[in-house]
Amino acid sequence: MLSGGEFVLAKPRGIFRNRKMTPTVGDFCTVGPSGDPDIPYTIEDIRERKNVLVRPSVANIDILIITMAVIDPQPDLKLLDKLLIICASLDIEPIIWLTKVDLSTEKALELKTEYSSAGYRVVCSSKEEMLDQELIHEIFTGHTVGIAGQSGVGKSTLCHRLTGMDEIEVGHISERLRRGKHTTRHVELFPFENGFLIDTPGFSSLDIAEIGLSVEDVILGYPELLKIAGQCRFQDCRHRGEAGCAIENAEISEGRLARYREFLDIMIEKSKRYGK
Ligand SMILES: Nc1nc2c(ncn2[C@@H]2O[C@H](COP(=O)(O)OP(=O)(O)O)[C@@H](O)[C@H]2O)c(=O)[nH]1
Ligand SMILES: [Mg+2]
Ligand SMILES: [Zn+2]
Repeated sequence: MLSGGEFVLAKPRGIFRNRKMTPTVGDFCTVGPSGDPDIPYTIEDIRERKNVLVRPSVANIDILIITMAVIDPQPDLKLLDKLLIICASLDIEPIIWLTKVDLSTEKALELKTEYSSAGYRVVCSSKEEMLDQELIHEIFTGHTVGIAGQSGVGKSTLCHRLTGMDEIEVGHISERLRRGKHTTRHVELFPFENGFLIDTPGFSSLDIAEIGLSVEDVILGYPELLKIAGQCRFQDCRHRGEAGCAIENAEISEGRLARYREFLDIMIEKSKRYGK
């Protein structure tokens, strides 16, 4: 999209291929005329990125909305915690967005309580209810916001409700691309509230050892544990059962603590095997 708001086609200069730098959705680029009427612009330069997410593949994200259905599909809390760790390590503000609240208000409340007491912002929605416009305005204005989460949780439904693009248009685009209706297979960018909203294909798994995180990054996704820093006997305590650990002072759910320890074990094992 040009700064004036016009959508155009552009192809990257060959130099990016040599530098192994691929233009990514969310990149700010400088373009020039290409002379080719089919693809009239050439990407000349890519501005330095604030951050890059590998999965989903997007750049310069300010806020990541991590969507999770209260049921159908069953919430994958490991995936959620991994995304929270990634956000913290990349300085992206996460917002946990619970969808399909109409299917179980009890489950919604349970998840909202667990994660808001951990220190996260949790928003609930169901497609039959109006979205809170004031909240939407506050979250989106001037920001690049990505939407991530498992397939089928309602990411595309939410994007289309937010941007006002109706389902007919979605179906139409899908048909043109010969893809199943409602199945996002690629990253989609919508200009929204003076910023951008980026819908992404869902994913079912994310391997914590394969996404460039370090052992030290794991705790960043657990603000409840960061709060007890300095209270344990050993300064470098990892809260895995060390003597004098102040874990009982941390207000962390059993599930979150178990996931933290599991991820930490995986990362420690990996660092032993391959070095840092
Ligand atoms: N009951 C209920 N179903 C929803 C809600 N939001 C989305 N869905 C349905 O969930 C299915 C998957 O939605 P979609 O937006 O394609 O999910 P995506 O794969 O995350 O993009 C569709 O059949 C939607 O109609 C909701 O709030 N409540
Ligand atoms: Mg989708
Ligand atoms: Zn400790």
